[in-house]
Amino acid sequence: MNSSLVRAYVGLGSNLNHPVRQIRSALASLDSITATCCVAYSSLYRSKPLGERAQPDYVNAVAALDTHLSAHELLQELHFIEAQHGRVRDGDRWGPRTLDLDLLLYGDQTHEGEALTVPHPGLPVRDFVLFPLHEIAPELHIPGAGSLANLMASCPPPALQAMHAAV
Ligand code: A4P
Ligand code: MG
Repeated sequence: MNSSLVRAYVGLGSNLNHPVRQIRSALASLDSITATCCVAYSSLYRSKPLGERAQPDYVNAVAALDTHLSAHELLQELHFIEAQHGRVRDGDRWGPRTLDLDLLLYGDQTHEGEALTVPHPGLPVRDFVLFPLHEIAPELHIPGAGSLANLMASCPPPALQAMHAAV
């Protein structure tokens, strides 16, 4: 636990078992994490699955949190919320899931490890992260990757569909 408050960003994704409901419910859960409050969240976006696997389209969103938790403590809370939403972690990487919560950014911290890498390595190249992030934090600078605006400009045309407000 930190005495100072850190702004963190979380990416939400779901493509199983009523994805819109999963994302809305997860947003409410993020706001109830200890020593943390949810300060903003994006609209929901429908996106084509990234990767080779045939699987349903995803619903994605991004939330901004202010937290006193350390990055590892926060990730633990995210795993707990995933489990509450029926996420089965069976080693099937990039497989379909009821809920995936990625810690995209933790302040301006950079850290590389198996259990936690921030910024999340997919952040700079994923339209379903960049566009919702821009909606809530247009001026954001990504440590090691530059401004969000520049990343969006170099991203291929987005294959995203804005759906509706999160709540
Ligand atoms: N881990 C390390 N750093 C982080 C971080 N910053 N945030 C570790 C979250 N977890 C992090 O994650 C695998 C391991 O990464 C965990 O042990 C965690 O401690 P996981 O959630 O068990 O597995 P995963 O999600 O299948 O793998 P990965 O590599 O995290 O995949 P991604 O990057 O989450 O991508 N297509 C669309 N359209 N929308 C999506 O949301 N998501 C994915 C998964 C693939 N295709 C998608 C989407
Ligand atoms: Mg993940």
